[in-house]
Amino acid sequence: METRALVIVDVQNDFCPGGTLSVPEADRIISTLNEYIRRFKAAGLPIYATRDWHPSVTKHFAEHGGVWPPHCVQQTAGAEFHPDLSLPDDAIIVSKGMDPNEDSYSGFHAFDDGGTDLATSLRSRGIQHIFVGGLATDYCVKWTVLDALKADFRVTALIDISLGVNLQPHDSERAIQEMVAAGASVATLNQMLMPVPS
Ligand code: VGL
Ligand code: ZN
Repeated sequence: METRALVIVDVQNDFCPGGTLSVPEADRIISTLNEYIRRFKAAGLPIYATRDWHPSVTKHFAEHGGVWPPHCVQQTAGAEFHPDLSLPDDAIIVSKGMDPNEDSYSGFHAFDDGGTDLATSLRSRGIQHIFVGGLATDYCVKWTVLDALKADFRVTALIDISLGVNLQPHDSERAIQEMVAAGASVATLNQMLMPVPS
């Protein structure tokens, strides 16, 4: 059984230029992201996409005690995936951030349409190694990677398709250091052989 999957984190309109919590230049990772999608698809490997999927009232938002402007509110255009992202029809979408009392940065707090959480879904497919990239390096990518390692998955962080919010300068660099210290590998597209090395 194939044991690897691509996990794309939160490539949604609100995190891209023009969105309410936009990561600078986020739209510039999309062509590379689409190339990863093509390669995983060609190798017959599953593609997961997480999405931030908040209720309009949540303590995650500044107006209710959190730190962020409203973003990725369920059923709004800002919560849709970026229109240039070429997700295949069989991509598995997992949603997180629905609990108004939790930030839920990690993809491991996300559930598919049937209510199955990400770890259970990955394990049910025999996946042991995930390749993670997206938005934002210093929040959802980082927490997804750290939780994956805690749950005993092997993890490769795809640093050429990840960009950060950088509330403090260098937050993204620090996030990459934390991921590596916790056991993640890092890679970029030109270092990937397909089929992806296990
Ligand atoms: C994220 C801040 C707030 C992310 C989500 O996807 O990294 N960041 N909500
Ligand atoms: Zn959020």
